Amino acid sequence: MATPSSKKTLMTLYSGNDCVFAHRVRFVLEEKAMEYQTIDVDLANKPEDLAELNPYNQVPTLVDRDLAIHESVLIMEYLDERFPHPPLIPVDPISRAKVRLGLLRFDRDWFAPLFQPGYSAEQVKTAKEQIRSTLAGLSSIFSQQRYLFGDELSVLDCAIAPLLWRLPVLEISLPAAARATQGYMDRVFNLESFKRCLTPAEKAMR
Ligand SMILES: N[C@@H](CCC(=O)N[C@@H](CS)C(=O)NCC(=O)O)C(=O)O
Repeated sequence: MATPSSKKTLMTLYSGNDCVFAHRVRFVLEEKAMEYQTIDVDLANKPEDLAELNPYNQVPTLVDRDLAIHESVLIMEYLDERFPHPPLIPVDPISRAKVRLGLLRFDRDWFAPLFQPGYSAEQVKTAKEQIRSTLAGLSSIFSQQRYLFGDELSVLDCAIAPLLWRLPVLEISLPAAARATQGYMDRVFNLESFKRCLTPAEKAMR
């Protein structure tokens, strides 16, 4: 018989089966080898309690006991502080600031125009061109280091991987010269945690 002390409260993730932001959080949860339950939210018919948990009524939203937290970046940061192993955010203030600036740049320049409403076709096109040229330019870095912030996986990789996974769907192709970037993407996609975090809808994207 379960005693109160042996009862475990699982974290609950309100997710979306092809939500690029929820994908980030699922990746971090798997990387941290967390046990959690997922509520696969139909965005056209959201559960009533989501609006009570998140004033923006969006996924991802994570419930961990008394805490309900939203915004993929905030959730990833919370998870890294609550479950420090393996660490995904560096410890020294300068590196932390650099990682946060990278996260901000991803969201403003790439994720917003591609995955949020209200952007013009021109803005989407510019974002896609910028992604292609930045990824090509990163090849020289990936021939020297395994991940975006050195040789260890970081929150930057977890934040960008869901977009990289969607490159074929977004019709963004890498130039042939970007072979080291392709190698980086394969390295991330082959992580067990990444494979485990994919929903059926995401698996079908490649
Ligand atoms: N900035 C948010 C964006 C979240 C977001 O846009 N979620 C979408 C699904 S991918 C959503 O819930 N859309 C439904 C709505 O806004 O009503 C984050 O990083 O978590």
